[in-house]
Amino acid sequence: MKKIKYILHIDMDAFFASIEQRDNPNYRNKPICVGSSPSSRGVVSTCSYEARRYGIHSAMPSSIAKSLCPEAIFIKPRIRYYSQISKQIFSLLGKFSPEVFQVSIDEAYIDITGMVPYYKDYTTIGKMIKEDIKRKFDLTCSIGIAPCKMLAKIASDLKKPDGFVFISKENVEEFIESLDIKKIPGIGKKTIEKLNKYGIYKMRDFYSKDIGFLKEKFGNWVESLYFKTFLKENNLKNESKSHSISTESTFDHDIEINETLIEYIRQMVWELSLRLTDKDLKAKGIGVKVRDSNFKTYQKQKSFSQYSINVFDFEDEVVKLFKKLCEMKLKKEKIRLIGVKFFDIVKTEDILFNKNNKEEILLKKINEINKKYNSSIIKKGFR
Ligand code: TTP
Ligand code: MG
Repeated sequence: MKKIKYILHIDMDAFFASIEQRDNPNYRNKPICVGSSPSSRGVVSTCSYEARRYGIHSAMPSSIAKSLCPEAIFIKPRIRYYSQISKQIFSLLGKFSPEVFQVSIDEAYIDITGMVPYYKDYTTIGKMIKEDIKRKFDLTCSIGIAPCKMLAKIASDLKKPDGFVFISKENVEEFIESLDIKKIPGIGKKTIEKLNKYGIYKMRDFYSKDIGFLKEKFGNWVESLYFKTFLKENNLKNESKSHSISTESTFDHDIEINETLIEYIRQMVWELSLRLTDKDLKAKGIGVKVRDSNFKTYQKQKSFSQYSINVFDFEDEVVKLFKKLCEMKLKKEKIRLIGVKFFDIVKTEDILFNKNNKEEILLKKINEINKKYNSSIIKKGFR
């Protein structure tokens, strides 16, 4: 029989906003939004819990956030600074287990299965991590511990902010049965509505139905939930891989399709390529996203036959995709948002017969120089 694992999921509370409140006493206990200015057309990256009481949330247009809470303070993000703090926090976690897998700027899974001999019990490990982070960074986090990844993630979210939830193997069944179906990651709003239509609100309602009925109404994906295969999905490493990276920009005014925009897209590809090289990753797919002045969004993507980091090929291909999208979909519309994505990403070390091409060497050098001077002193020039 497979040994039961214990997985800890940690997620920082209102991460960017909490750092700003920590650093500036004038922001404490106040509704603050980190993100674009309300006079722009950008969005809120995150907001303090005080701002959440007004209904503000991540990805909401800043202008709407302002109308919900006119006294909210808007702060420009300091991403580089938040990333440095993130690095320091996650390196501290290494003290508690050798298996720490960061999955985003403020979130990680830690396999704590074998760590009990060094601490009193699993709860003690969770509490010590929270105390350490509070003492060293003056920030709060929420932690969930459970015998599988999915439940650990759900648990860390249940009592946010400053939450701590431990689900022991003895309590797993009861926990799952009483779980609200809305808490299951990956189930969208429409599906929730449909589940509700059939009287399914809690997981126990879901399990009371016949699997044949559920598959017919919702599709084959229900099987893993029904047979609880998620309880065995504890391979942290697989999930820690980023499968795609992307960047996007909303313009202050809708803009025409012209050569300056094309250069801007090339710049975006360049920046993504630098991020990829910095993490020693390669991609096999590229994509572009465009939103027009009528808020219609179009996407196009392409896969290559080999993993690569050839920034010049990527640039040309992304521009080709963009031009095709414009021809096929946009006609004479102006552009409101543009996004570029790399997907199907792997670690360079995982690629058999990997060859370093000269573009990769060039990007690595640029990254080294930019890091040395702690800025982007080398940027892409215009053609
Ligand atoms: P989250 O952990 O999703 O949010 P949070 O830490 O702000 O709040 P919570 O207490 O609910 O965990 O994201 C971490 C950071 O990532 C967040 O502080 C800002 C950034 N972020 C964005 O920039 N845009 C987004 O749409 C989201 C969701 C997050
Ligand atoms: Mg968070």
